[in-house]
Amino acid sequence: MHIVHNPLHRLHQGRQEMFRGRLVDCHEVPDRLDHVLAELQRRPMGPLHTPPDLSATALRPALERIHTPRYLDFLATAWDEWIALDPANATLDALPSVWPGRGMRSDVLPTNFAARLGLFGFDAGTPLTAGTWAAACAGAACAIAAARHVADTAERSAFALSRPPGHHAGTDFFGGYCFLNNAALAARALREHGFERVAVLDVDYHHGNGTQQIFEARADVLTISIHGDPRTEYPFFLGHADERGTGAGEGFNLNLPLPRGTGFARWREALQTGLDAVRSFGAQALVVPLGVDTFEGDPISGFTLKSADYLQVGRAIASAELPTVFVFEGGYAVAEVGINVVNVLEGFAS
Ligand code: Q9C
Ligand code: ZN
Repeated sequence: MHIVHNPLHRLHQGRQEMFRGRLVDCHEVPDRLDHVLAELQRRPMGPLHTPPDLSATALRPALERIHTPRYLDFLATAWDEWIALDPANATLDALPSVWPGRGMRSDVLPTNFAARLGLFGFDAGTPLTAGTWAAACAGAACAIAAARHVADTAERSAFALSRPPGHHAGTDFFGGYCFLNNAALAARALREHGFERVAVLDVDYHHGNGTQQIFEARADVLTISIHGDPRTEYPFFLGHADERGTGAGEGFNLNLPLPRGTGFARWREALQTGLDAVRSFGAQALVVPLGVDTFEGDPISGFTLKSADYLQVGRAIASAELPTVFVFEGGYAVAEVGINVVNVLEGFAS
């Protein structure tokens, strides 16, 4: 397997996120990725690569195929604007605290920075830091490079090992620790490199709301997500079973919500339902937003998968027999995240 690693991921290092009225330490920490790297040293799945150009400038045209210019412009300058407000802000992260509620306008861009932060961000748990933009751009470059490798070479699988994660980010919003939708960028790159029908099979604990929003009106990208029921689980406001896509995309989104407490036997059935949909769609390539926050020990999630189960997850995904791009997403049991991710890759390769 071709592994594309984001060497700049540590530039994104949030301090705190808002949770139940207080600021708590971030769950989405750099050590998560380094545990995956360490496990890949113990159990090599393939050589590690880094794209030659990780810059925002090089990436901009690709980003604009998924995200809006005004959102990208905001992310690119947000940190400078934040510290321009007050030099003391350099020791803090930017978190939104005001949002356009129902009946209010999102089309007029406020000049006030806090207002724009809330316009583009949908929660107060996703700190924007000094290195967020550089890390997110480099990560997006990794996801695109992974997709291009699968499209352009005989090697039919790749893994974008990057953070911050991406599947909660939409065309013009960040949230859920995500800024640029790496999986969507990979799917788009596959579409542009010879694959007419691409499926995204999101196995992270949380609904892939950003990916669904990005592709909801399209028939060429089937989006599937297996996740905690949004009635009780983050991101709460999307991910229900009756969301089937819109307009030309009707029938090309599949949500498989499961109750908190779900174990592997039932989760595995949902995975098979997803894989059956991938097959009936006639997908020519697959993107797997790979979150392992379905793990029993995850501190913020509610399924009970065990480490050994991830070998079976990988094997099941391989049964689709498709060119496949894995993209690292969630998983917050830091000590086990490497074992669980590499178990998926090993099961897939076996
Ligand atoms: N105290 C991903 O897994 N915060 N994002 C939930 C927990 C948001 C997760 C509150 C969780 C986002 C990529
Ligand atoms: Zn998640």
